[in-house]
Amino acid sequence: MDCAAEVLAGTPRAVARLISWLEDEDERAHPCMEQLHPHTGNAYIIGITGSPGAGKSTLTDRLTRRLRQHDLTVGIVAVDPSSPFTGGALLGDRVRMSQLSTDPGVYIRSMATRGFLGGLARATGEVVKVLDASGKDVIIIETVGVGQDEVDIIGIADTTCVVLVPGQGDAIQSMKAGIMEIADIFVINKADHAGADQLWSEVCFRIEQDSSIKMREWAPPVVKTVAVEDQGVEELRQAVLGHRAYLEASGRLLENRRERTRRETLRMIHEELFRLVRKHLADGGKLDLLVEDILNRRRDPYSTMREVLQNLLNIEAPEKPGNGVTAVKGP
Ligand SMILES: Nc1nc2c(ncn2[C@@H]2O[C@H](COP(=O)(O)OP(=O)(O)OP(=O)(O)O)[C@@H](O)[C@H]2O)c(=O)[nH]1
Ligand SMILES: [Mg+2]
Repeated sequence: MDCAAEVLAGTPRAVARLISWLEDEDERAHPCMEQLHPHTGNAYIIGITGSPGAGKSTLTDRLTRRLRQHDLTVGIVAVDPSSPFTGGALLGDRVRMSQLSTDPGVYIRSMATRGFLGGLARATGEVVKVLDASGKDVIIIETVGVGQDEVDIIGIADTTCVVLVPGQGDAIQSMKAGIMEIADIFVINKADHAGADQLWSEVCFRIEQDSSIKMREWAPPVVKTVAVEDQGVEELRQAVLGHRAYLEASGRLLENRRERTRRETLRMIHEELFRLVRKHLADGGKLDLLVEDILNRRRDPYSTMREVLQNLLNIEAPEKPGNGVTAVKGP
């Protein structure tokens, strides 16, 4: 069986191999991804984000068990942009999710062990597609909510859950920094800790006050959980169901996915074009020669830019004049 057929059949080994190819930017992934595309778009994608140690993995584990009780298969992608080299998250998640790892209806993949900082969001998007095509009903992306990467990742999820914990000074701070816009659901985890009720009230107050939320039809619910005790997890599942129902009824699900597809397509074209330009300019030290000429005023950068693009597009265009296609002469 070829790669795509094996992934479609849900063979874990084939899924793992394809994901490794994607991580290594191995070109063997491309034909496979092309064949998988028509089989994607069926999974529901949940993002779980929050600060380090907030309980994201524990919540993911408990939520997954609930989903399994409802006969849904689950793919889990644990993204850890903060520690790409240690692989610590992988080990931790394996331990915390140990019960799930023997369940054939669950596939867990950690994205912490390799490089690709910057391309992390893209790689995560691709991995989600692989799991989607492999037949997983729900895909959960766990990501540490720091920096810019998280915003990209949130662009992948249909429902984004932001996990806050009591006793963290930065919770309300981070709510100012755009978290209001990205949260579809707020989770107050570690509700067994002091200050949980206060945090809950503060978050509810913020939501009420937030003008951007008032404009929208969806006000994020605030769910209290004690993940380690499996408390509030059913409420969280219900909240996700509620958000999904809203997205579907309002047409937002399709609209959000259209926007995501637009971004992905543009990014893909952009990246490939960039790669081609770099390759073209590196050939025979072209760039160095151009730079010398520009530096010594034998050329100007503006016409050089136009010339380079023209050359490149002529080389790469699928229908070059002279290849059996008659060039049309200008008037
Ligand atoms: N008391 C209490 N502890 C919790 C709760 N949820 C998780 N923990 C503990 O908090 C610690 C961190 O939990 P994780 O699930 O690994 O948190 P995480 O957000 O995935 O952590 P990173 O992936 O490292 O950012 C673990 O020791 C959990 O047992 C909770 O509701 N109450
Ligand atoms: Mg974790």
